[in-house]
Amino acid sequence: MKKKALITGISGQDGSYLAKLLISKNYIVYGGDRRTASGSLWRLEELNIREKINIIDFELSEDSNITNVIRVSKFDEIYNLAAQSFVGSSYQTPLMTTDVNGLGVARILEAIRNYSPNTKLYQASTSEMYGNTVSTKQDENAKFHPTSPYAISKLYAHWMINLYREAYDLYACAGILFNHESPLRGEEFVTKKIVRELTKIKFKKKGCLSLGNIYTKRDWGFAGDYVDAMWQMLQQQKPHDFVIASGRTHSIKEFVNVTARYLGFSLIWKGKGLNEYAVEQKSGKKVVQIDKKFFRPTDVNLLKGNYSKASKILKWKPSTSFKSLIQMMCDYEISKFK
Ligand code: NAP
Ligand code: G4F
Repeated sequence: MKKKALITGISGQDGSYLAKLLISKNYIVYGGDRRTASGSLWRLEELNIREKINIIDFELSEDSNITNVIRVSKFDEIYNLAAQSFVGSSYQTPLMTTDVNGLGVARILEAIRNYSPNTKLYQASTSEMYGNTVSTKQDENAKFHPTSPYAISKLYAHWMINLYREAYDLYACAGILFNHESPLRGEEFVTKKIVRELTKIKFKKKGCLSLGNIYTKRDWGFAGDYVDAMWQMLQQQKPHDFVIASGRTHSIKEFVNVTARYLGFSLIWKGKGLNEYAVEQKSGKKVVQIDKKFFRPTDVNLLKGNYSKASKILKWKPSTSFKSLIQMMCDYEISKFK
C-alpha cells in the first residue's frame, strides 16, 4: 500500500524538494499550507509537481486545526518543515516565532500522542541551536548555546521531540541541519540575496549589494541533498537525531567572492568595518558595501558540522560542493534574468 505523508511548510524551499523526493518514491503527498493573501506555491510549479500534491490548510499556531488534520488522516509520516525560519526577523517577532516554531511542535506531538501514535515525525531542528557553542566539534553531542529568539524556539521544539520519544515511545526524531541553499532559497537569506543582486548588477550594469556582517562563517550544502537525509531518518528501526552538514565552512565574504568570480567580476576589497566595500576591477565601480541595518543584535560566528553519525548509519553524504552550489544558484538566476 502507498505510504501517506504530510509535509508542513510545503510552500518553502525544503518542502518543495522533499515533496519531489516523496513523489518519486510513490508516496501520497499532503502539503500543509497556511492561508496567506499571496498564496504562492511557485516552488512546486518550478519543480513541476504542483498537481501531484494534496494541499491542506495547516497553521502551526492553531491547535484545533493541527489536531483535526492529524486525527482524521493518520499519516504514516509527518515532516514538520513549517517555521518562521528567518533568524533576522525573530528579533522583531520573538513571541510569534516562539509560538510557531516552539509551541507548534508541542501541538503536533500532542495530536500524534492522542490520536495517531503510529505516525512517525521528523522535526526540522537547526545548527543555529549551537549558537556560539564552546564545543569544537559540532555533532549530536555538542553543547547548545542558542543566540537568537529563533534558535531558542527551535531548541524548545528539539527537546520536546526528545522528551516525547522517551516518555511516550513515539517515533519522533530531529535532523540538526546546517545551512542548505538552492535556486529556490528565499530571497531574504544571504546566499540568494548575494547571487540575485550580483546577477542584476552584471546585466543592468548598475546597483550595489548591501550586506551586514561578512565575517560570520557558515556550513553550506544543497537542499536537494539534505531532504534525502530527512526521509532516511524516518526509515530507521529506531528514531535518532542526526547532524546533516557539509563539514566545511566559508565566510559570507568568500561566498561573495566566489559568486562574483563565476559571474565574471573581479573584486577588489577596500576599507574596514562599516566602511569596507568592494569595487569591480575593470570599471572601478562600487558593487558591494556594508550597511549596519543588516547586522543582528547577536550573531553566530562559526558553523561547521560533523555528520559522521549520518554517514555511518544513514549512509548519507553531501554530493554538492560549495562551488557547484554557487554555480547552480547563479545559473538559475541568469536564466531568469534572460
Ligand atoms: P522556508 O523556505 O522559509 O519555509 C518555511 C515554511 O513554513 C513556508 O512554507 C512557510 O509558509 C511555512 N510557515 C511559516 N509560518 C507558518 C505557520 N505559522 N504555520 C504554518 N506554516 C508556516 O524554510 P526552509 O529553508 O524550507 O526550511 C525548512 C525548515 O527547516 C524550517 O523549519 C527551518 O527553520 C528549518 N531549517 C532550515 C535550514 C536551512 O538552511 N534552510 C537549516 C536548518 C533548519 P509561507 O510560504 O506561507 O510563508
Ligand atoms: O542567510 P542567513 O540569513 O542564514 P542564517 O541566519 O544562518 O539562518 C539560516 O540557516 C539556519 C541553519 O543554521 C536555519 F536554521 C535558518 O532557518 C536559516 O535557514 O544569514 C547567514 C549569515 C548571518 O551571520 C548573517 O548575519 O549571513 C549574515 N549576513 C550578512 N549580511 C546576512 C546579511 N544575512 C542576511 N540574511 N542578509 C544580509 O544582508
